[in-house]
Amino acid sequence: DGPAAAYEPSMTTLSQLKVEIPGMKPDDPVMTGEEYQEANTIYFERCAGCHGVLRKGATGKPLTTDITRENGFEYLRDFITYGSPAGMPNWGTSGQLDEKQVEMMAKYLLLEPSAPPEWGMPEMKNSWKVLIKPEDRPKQKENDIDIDNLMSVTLRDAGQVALIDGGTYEIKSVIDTGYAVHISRISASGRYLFVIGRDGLVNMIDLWMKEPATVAQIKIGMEARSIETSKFEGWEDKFAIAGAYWPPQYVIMDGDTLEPLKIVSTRGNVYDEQTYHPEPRVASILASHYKPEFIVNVKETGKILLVDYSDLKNLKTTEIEAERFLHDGGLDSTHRYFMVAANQRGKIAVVDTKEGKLTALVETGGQTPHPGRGANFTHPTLGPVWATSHLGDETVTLIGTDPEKHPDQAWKVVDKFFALGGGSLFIKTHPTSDHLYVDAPLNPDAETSASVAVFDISKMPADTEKDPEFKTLPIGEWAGIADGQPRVVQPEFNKDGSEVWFSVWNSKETESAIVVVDDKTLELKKVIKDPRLITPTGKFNVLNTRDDVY
Ligand code: DHE
Repeated sequence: DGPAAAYEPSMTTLSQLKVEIPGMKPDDPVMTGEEYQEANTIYFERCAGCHGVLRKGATGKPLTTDITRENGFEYLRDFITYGSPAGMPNWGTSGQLDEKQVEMMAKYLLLEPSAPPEWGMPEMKNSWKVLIKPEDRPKQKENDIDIDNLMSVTLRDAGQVALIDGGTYEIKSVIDTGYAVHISRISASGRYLFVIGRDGLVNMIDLWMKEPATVAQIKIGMEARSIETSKFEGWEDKFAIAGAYWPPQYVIMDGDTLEPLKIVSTRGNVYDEQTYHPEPRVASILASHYKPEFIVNVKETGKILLVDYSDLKNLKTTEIEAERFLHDGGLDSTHRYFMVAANQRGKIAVVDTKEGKLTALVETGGQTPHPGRGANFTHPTLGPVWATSHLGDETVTLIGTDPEKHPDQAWKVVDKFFALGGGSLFIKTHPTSDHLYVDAPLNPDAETSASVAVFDISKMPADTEKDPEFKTLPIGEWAGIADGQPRVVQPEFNKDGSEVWFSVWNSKETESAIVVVDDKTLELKKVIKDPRLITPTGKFNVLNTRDDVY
């Protein structure tokens, strides 16, 4: 009793902590150094995106040794071989890993994860290159490309992006980048294109050059997915920001040179449990149109950060408690509200970027919402809505986005209907289009994963009990590819919304293509094929990406 007892819980100092000796445990499986290295490489290439570097879990289940050891070697081997309907790929039966590799991975998961190195200012500065200084760049546009109609296309396994003219379908340049570029974003002026590889390498490409090329480069981490540029009036082209999966952090850079200015770690406490998480990864980042702020989504802690870039020395951040496992999202049609999927929680968090507050958390009623940037349209009876499809099932969910004229429906699920099937990643429309496109690239059925569902928006029934009908476009078949099992992924409109482009994504060794569909007639307009089009995935139209038109 007494004061000493009150302090009892905190009496244990670090020196008194009971610890286990790090390193091998008596029943550890035996692996050679070479095998461990190979397994480590496979883990980072194929598994870490979903399960995390420290294996704490997010889109995939946690794989920490307390769990893997409980499950045991055989369970792990079989799970990796056959996968699960909940989204774990069948690495063994699909032939992507052979039997020996599967067994090696099962053993690897029974051992403690290796801790990858940090990546701070010295490493960033070391990797930073200004290839063409701002003063040596063109003073005006030196090519005749209609930049607004350019498509930046990720050539995933080639570690490149292709810039394709939206008018002539001609490949204007193919630019070396980091591995598996995840997204492209455009500076507010439309001049600079920023891309980020999975390996954290950022390329800044000047679209004014005779042949657009990289003018600056930096590696911002070991694993990354997101990049964005400042868009608020008065701050156009001033800053770029990139988010890393490892180390968990974001960095604000000079918008002309990519010089790293400020690195902020996202390690910290989970929003609800308030327990420490060592690996809260930076998922999507969007620039606010209402304030000089970046909207930074921190996956594992479930926090949405509104980072005020107007004073980097006295950085102000609004930290919004949202929901765990934040992933991808976009703005509503007014650009005031930001909608982001907390995918493993089946929810969409809505943030009012004007007020800097959480507006709502909406349960979508489907499994694992995956909107990309989502799709905005005006439903004939429900008014303005934002839509998402789902990775885990065939549901398309519409959420009301008009608190002024449709207050009863705002931030609620106003309709739910079915598209082609589960395994959808992206959904898209355009203000001039009357169609809503929904892909299903991860559907296990080959025909489904090579097709796209199209809904006629004007014919969506007033009675929400009735499901709207859709047309199935056999995009993969239209591409006329004989080999492999191409997946059709990510619809993207051209600048005026008259065409929709789809990637027909095949393996590295086989032919891929881009298929262009006429949005009015829903007929095939063009198949773009070229030996350089290796594994095309994301496509980003300059105008639509720059102005957040989707
Ligand atoms: Fe993506 C968007 C992360 C798998 C193609 N992807 C995003 C975003 C994140 C993310 C955080 C939002 C970025 C933003 O808006 O700032 N993606 C991840 C993963 O962690 C995941 C699940 C596993 C991984 O290991 O990477 C993953 N993504 C994929 C793919 O397998 C895809 C199909 C091909 C690839 O390159 O790996 C893929 N992701 C894309 C694309 C977008 C994207 C094309 C942008 C869509 C858009 O229209 O904005």
